[in-house]
Amino acid sequence: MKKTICLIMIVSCISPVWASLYQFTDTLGQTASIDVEYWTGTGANETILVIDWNQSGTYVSESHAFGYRWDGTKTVAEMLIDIDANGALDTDTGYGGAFVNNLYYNDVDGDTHAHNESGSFNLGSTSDIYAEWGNMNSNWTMLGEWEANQAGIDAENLVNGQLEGINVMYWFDTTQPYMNLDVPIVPEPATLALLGLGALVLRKRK
Ligand SMILES: [Ca+2]
Ligand SMILES: [Ca+2]
Ligand SMILES: [Ca+2]
Repeated sequence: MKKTICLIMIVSCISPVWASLYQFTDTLGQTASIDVEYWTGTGANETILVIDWNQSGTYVSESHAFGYRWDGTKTVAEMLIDIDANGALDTDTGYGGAFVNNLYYNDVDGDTHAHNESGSFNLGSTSDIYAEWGNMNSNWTMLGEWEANQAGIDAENLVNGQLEGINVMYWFDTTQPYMNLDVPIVPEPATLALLGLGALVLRKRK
């Protein structure tokens, strides 16, 4: 009984740090712990939007994930409008809402996220939570292992269990390097370390 109480105390002490951690299941049935900023919507379908501003230097984090649930049919544009209305992410779109001009996010770690080259974002989706984002290939259908969004965001439908990615790139400033999209998956070693810590305390209490 003492052991159980001790373990519960450890878990309750640790959980606030991982409050936004969500076990997401992709279309392939794989799961991963994703650090989600906030959830929007209700429904049987679920996707995670990952936005990578590719910022470095004094920034704490360059990418952030936003959870979205819905029923029926929803486009990427409708999702962005809903997530914007529901929290700190702010969107600026053009061409009648078909393209992303800019995305703004002041997050709890103190960072202020925006793109300094408005309109230069790559969009894609994937059924594989571990897919690698990459350069656009010659037929413009893929960004590495991700499927490139070739229509406007108001024409691209969400799919249950897929990840949606929006990645900062540079269209006009060709001196900028290619930049990857980083999904904020919390690595397994962190989980193992926490479990190890719990076991250590249990042993000491024995
Ligand atoms: Ca990145
Ligand atoms: Ca950040
Ligand atoms: Ca907002």
